[in-house]
Amino acid sequence: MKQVLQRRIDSTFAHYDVNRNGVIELADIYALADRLLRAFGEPASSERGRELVDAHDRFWELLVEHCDADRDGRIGPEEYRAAMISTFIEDGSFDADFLEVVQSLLDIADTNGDGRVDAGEFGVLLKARGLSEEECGLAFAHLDTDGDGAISVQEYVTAVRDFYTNPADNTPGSWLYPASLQLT
Ligand SMILES: [Ca+2]
Ligand SMILES: [Ca+2]
Ligand SMILES: [Ca+2]
Repeated sequence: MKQVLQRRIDSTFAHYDVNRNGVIELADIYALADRLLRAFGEPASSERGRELVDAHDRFWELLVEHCDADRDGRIGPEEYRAAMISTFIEDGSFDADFLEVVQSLLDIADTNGDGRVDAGEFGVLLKARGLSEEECGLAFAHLDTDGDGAISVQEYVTAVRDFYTNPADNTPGSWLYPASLQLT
């Protein structure tokens, strides 16, 4: 069980280390924002684009606050692993700032602005993350736990917690970063 969770933590580290230099830095987080802007066809200068970049700035601040123990602006795998275990596995409470970051992510994903992130909209986000078309459909079905056809902030953050704490297959969390995206 520990091994599954450890691999998941290491896999998200690899996902965040976009330039693959072995540490997570602000440049990596901006690269993630850029990938999403391109996926949603949104220029960085638009209102929605600026919101997305702001959300990534806040995400970076959260990462620094929780993970960057020596405050050098670089988060190494050991720092990341220790922080993830203490935040999700041992502590289990969510920072209000984290909820805000997820809210901004879902706001951006809601491209038609109807206040709901439906399967098509969520699929764009997952495809940017590297999921295949088929995986996007399966992931949506698992993550929409109340079956209302949309992903809510609550569903998303519950899945994040599940991802880091529950090693079982085919749980909502396991579909945030399915096996195909994980390090082997
Ligand atoms: Ca990096
Ligand atoms: Ca929508
Ligand atoms: Ca739902």
